[in-house]
Amino acid sequence: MYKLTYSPASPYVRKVRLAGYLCGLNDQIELLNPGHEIHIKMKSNNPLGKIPVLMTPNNQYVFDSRVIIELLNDVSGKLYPSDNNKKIVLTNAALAEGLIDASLLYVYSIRYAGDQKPSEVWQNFQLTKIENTLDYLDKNVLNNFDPSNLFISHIGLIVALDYLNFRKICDWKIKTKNLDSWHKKVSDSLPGYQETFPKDPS
Ligand SMILES: N[C@@H](CCC(=O)N[C@@H](CS)C(=O)NCC(=O)O)C(=O)O
Repeated sequence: MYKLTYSPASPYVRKVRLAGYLCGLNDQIELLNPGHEIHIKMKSNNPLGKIPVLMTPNNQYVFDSRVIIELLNDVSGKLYPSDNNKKIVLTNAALAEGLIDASLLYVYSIRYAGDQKPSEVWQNFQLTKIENTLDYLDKNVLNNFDPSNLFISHIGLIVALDYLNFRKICDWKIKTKNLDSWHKKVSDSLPGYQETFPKDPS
């Protein structure tokens, strides 16, 4: 069995879980809640103190989410295409990752502001990245995405879009009609979509 540090709200954990579903390894990944002794031990193996961390059946610790996903692809060969389209898929996955990063930085600007008001300059800096990327995806990239041929780029973008809604960062559906219909098609065909939908820890 693989073991994975779990949080129901983490977009990076969700990416790994959806990758597990897509490559048929989900049943072999045990989720460990934040209070679990082994979760704490696994997390402490990442000096950055971030999740996800995966423990392999050989007791190797692997982070971050991109490396874990590469490992799952090594095992299954199902998360990236092996032909020339791999670069396109990786570039789209990098864009999705940037959306997730900017969203989390926005959320953390509030969560870690302490007694201070969050910096509007910083928040607008992140919102501009988010809006520019959504606009770019709506105009340029989505035609290349085939929902019947799912890869890590689809997972990344689905996770990013749902996280933007979950944290009420921006209402992207109003402005990006192509993206909205892409989201509907892909989320309908992505295994594990409902099971991994983000929620606050109980
Ligand atoms: N690049 C990392 C980012 C992971 C990350 O930032 N995870 C968040 C949870 S969603 C975290 O652990 N935050 C705690 C912290 O930054 O200390 C990855 O892809 O795994």
